[in-house]
Amino acid sequence: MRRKVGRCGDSLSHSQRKVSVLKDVAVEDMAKLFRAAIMGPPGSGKGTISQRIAESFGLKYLSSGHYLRDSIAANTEAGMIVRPYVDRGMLVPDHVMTRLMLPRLEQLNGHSWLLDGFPRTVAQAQALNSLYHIDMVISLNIPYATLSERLSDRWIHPASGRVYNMGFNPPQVQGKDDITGEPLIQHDDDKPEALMARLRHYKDVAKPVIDLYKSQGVLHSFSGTDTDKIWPYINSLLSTKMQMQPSEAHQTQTP
Ligand code: G5P
Ligand code: MG
Repeated sequence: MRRKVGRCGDSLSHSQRKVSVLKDVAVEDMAKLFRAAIMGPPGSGKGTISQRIAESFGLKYLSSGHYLRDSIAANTEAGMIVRPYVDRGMLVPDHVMTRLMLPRLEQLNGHSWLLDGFPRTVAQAQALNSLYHIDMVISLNIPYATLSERLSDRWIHPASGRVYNMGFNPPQVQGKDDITGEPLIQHDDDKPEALMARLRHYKDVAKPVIDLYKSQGVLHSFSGTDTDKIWPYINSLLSTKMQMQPSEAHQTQTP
């Protein structure tokens, strides 16, 4: 799902939006929708694992980072507001993020979804919780040295958001996207200064969000240095949870 928005605000007030979302609750329960989020520091593999989850389980996938970068690339009003933060590896303010992301979730009513990179702060998590029940939060714990190595090797196809790593999943032709053959680029926020800032901020900001989801019994943490080794565990967990009724899935505790 990669759409542009023309502006940062939205036409519905918070209470109107809440009513509209509540109207969908009955439909959602009947359809046994599944709502999940994936958290982890920059380069931890959120995007890579999200793509695998979306492909394997048919969830709609919404990445806050892709969305912000699309908005920046398209020079929308939202893009102009968020650009200074993203370019410096700083978090976009909560009120901007929630006003951008929540209306996009409303467009996914009736679908199961997976969020990558949102929520990132307690304020964002509380805003999300006020509208949706989250069935599962996946938290990735990856050592710093691994993160640093990965990101300096990362290349992107800007039009699609496809991610390559020169060691882990290189393109078939160096410097070119596998599907379109168009040139790959490196993000400004993967360059050393922005990267350091992103890693430094992550830990402090993420801890209370992780604690919140842990207290709700929906947090599942995975540690390691290889996405390919972590993936089978996530795949197996999701296979189990997605076969359960939503009410059962809510009650399952983190192992
Ligand atoms: P993003 O876009 O959410 P980050 O910084 O959280 O960005 P990023 O960089 O997108 O995270 P990732 O998605 O966790 O990383 O990881 P990935 O892209 O899948 O993998 C990283 C690289 O490693 C890739 O090249 C991949 O191929 C490779 N790789 C994966 N697994 C392995 C492996 O096992 N081995 C090897 N060798 N390589 C591997 O956010 C960007 C900015 O947007 C703003 C902020 O400014 C943020 O900095 N933003 C928000 N601000 C406020 N609130 C929010 N909710 C925001 N969301 C975004
Ligand atoms: Mg990502």
